[in-house]
Amino acid sequence: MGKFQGVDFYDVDSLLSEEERAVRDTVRAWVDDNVIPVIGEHYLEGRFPKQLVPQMAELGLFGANLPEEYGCAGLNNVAYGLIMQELERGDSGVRSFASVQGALAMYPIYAFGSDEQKRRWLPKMASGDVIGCFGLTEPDYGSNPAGMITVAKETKDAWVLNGAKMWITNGSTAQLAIVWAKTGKLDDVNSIRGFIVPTNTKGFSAKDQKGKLSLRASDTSELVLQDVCVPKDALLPQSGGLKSPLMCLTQARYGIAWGAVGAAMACYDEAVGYAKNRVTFGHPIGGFQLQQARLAEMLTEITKAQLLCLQLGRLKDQGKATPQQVSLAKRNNVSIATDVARETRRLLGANGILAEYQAMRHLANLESVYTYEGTHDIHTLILGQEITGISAFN
Ligand code: TGC
Ligand code: FAD
Repeated sequence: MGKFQGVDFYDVDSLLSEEERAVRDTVRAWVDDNVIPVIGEHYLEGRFPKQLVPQMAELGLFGANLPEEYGCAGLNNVAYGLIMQELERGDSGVRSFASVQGALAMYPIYAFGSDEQKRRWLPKMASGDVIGCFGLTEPDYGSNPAGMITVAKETKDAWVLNGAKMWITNGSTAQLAIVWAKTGKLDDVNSIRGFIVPTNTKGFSAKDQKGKLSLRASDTSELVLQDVCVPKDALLPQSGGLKSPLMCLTQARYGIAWGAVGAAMACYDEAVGYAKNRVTFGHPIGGFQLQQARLAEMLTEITKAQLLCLQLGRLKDQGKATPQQVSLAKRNNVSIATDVARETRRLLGANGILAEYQAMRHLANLESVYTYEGTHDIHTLILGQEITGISAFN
């Protein structure tokens, strides 16, 4: 497969700074050289390509928008988004790994942690020496995390955690889990706090979710916490209420909005190449109106999604992006990327079902992305509430 040339119909490149372009180009080349050649095989074998982690750390991809004083790259949010775009152009599982490490494990320590916690953990997480996971979802509480039944009880000199978390990315590979638990009564949502739990703590176990037909090159696990005893300073002191984990989700959803564009660009690029070369009835299929319509639709939606991301990133850099604006971008971009992947798969005919091509893998992955970090439906209802002022949830 040739080097990826980019998809940029509206010269969005000209709206990027030199540094943003340089970051994008570096990660683009790294993905072409290191992810694309191996990802199909890892996907089939159901293995995350963990050999890539040290290189990702070396490139500064973990928590890249967090400050340099903690060993992070200190990039702006547009450069961070472009990293997510390029990683997911490779595979949603690779982007997921970086999203969870940066936005869901490092960010809560950065936003809610003490100075001591930040200095202790963030540099090691930026360097990939400590991998984190984020335990919010439970077997019976996915879309509605307010209902969680994991509890943390305070004793004289410790916190004792009991409960189970489900569908946790990196759960079985992480050395550290950010666990969200209620410290008061089960109906007291305001008592939700975050804890830093080393995964080698007695009573903590992680079991891989088997049988996945999506995100196969990513580890997804169930966490069980049985009388897990952690010191008092495992509590993230500034966390409080459901708002804290939801703030982390806003960071991760932002990255997903960009990432989905990457997956869509990979599929579109594959579709164009195939349409020009595949001949049926004596003509390249790219010359048939039906296939041209497919390609025109894909390019239109990708271009709109790129502009959406860029403006969202600029707003985020100005401190003006709202969670609802992030919801709109996550909802739209994952949806259009899924459509682009599906249409590419179809345009490729029988070849479209092979792991040798990218479309079917991206399509299957995007079904998870559609569901996690707030399902498409949940983001519809978040926007519905923003528009009408009436919550569909309570
Ligand atoms: P609600 O009353 O609306 O909110 C409680 C408080 O939080 C505030 N808030 C947010 N703040 C920051 N960012 C957001 N996105 C926020 N959403 C809400 C809100 O203003 C309020 O603040 P305050 O000051 O009034 O207390 O809460 P609710 O219980 O009605 O729930 C609303 C709902 C349904 C939208 C929320 O529960 C939700 O987003 N559910 C979806 C759950 C979800 O997305 N889970 C994701 C788990 S992690 C994951 O999937 C990782 S995959 C990673 C990978 O591999 O890449
Ligand atoms: P449910 O909440 O049971 O929803 C089922 C269906 O009902 C959906 O279609 C949903 O849209 C719909 N629905 C729910 N409520 C409403 C409503 N009020 N109105 C209309 N429709 C509604 N979680 C973590 O905490 N950490 C992770 O690292 C993590 N990684 C994940 C990795 C993968 C591969 C996957 C698939 C999931 C991961 N998740 C993670 C969990 C993910 O966030 C949840 O799956 C998601 O929030 C949805 O929850 P659920 O699966 O329980 O679906």
